[in-house]
Amino acid sequence: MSNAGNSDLTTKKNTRCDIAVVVPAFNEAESLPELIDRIDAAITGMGKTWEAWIIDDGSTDNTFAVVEELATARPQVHGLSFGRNFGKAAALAAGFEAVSADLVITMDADLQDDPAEIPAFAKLIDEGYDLVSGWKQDRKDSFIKNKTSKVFNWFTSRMCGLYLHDFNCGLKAYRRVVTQNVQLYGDMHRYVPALAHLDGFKVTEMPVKHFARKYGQTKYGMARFINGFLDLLTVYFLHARHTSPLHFFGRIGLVSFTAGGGISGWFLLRWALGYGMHVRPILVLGLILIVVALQFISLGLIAELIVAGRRPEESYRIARRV
Ligand SMILES: Nc1nc2c(ncn2[C@@H]2O[C@H](COP(=O)(O)OP(=O)(O)O)[C@@H](O)[C@H]2O)c(=O)[nH]1
Ligand SMILES: [Mg+2]
Repeated sequence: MSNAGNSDLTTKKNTRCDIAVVVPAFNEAESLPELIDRIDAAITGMGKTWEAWIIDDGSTDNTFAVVEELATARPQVHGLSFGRNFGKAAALAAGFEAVSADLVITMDADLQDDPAEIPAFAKLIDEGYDLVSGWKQDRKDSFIKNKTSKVFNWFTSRMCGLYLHDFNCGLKAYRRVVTQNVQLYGDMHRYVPALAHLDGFKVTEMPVKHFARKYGQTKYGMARFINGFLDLLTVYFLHARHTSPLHFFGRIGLVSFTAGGGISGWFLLRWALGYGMHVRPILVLGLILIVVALQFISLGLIAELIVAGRRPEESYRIARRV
């Protein structure tokens, strides 16, 4: 992830420490002091050093003033602030760009996740996983959110071949190689485990405790369902990223072309045998299928052009080095 234009904000790195915690915060002023206390207690208790990066995403309350106070009081705390709201994925991306530790934890600012779980996450990363995603087994959110999220998780699992109960838990642990490689924008934070899995990283999940919101309110309304669904399509098509897009679109095109060609050919044959040609619905269907086939094949070819213009190092991900 290169972000040269912003690097002056993020090059002021801590001396390398063990664990980095990235906290996206949008109007979460009340929760932050308690959150930082609990992160400190959890990681210091492991005998490890830490840094926290709080990303204020254009909050309209005094979130950043609180971050400044926390950063003054503790050398481990760092803050970044966007001039306007760019979304949770952008906030996480900014945090990922800034961290120096090899183990990266992401955590919501709203105290719905428990920092005391960090040691268990760290243990799974030590055991060789690249990404460990929290699973809110007993979720303390609204009925509608819980149900729709079940449907999402089911679809996402099937579409990307990674079977998790809960893709969108704020609490996750990553080896830094994952946070350096995953491309986050829009609302794609929901699908980080899916993206990492498609990039060949080892992903697992771990049950976590979940708490009702103590302060403030949820930032996501109905738009999350629509955006979430559209992003799932993107994730699905990103499958093609490390392979050939023409293989994907071309297959659909060939099936359509075979069906359309078959139908049209049959009518042509009848015409040649002197049966006459009448416009019939099935004939129209045959022609439409041929046009659709050409559309899909052209789409595949255009996608090939885009992929071909990419730098070679974008076509693979290295998970480990010795
Ligand atoms: N950076 C950023 N963080 C956000 C935004 N919306 C929510 N968050 C943060 O993401 C976390 C989860 O948000 P929340 O509203 O609690 O979502 P919920 O738990 O799914 O209802 C919290 O730490 C929020 O402060 C946003 O637009 N930008
Ligand atoms: Mg929340």
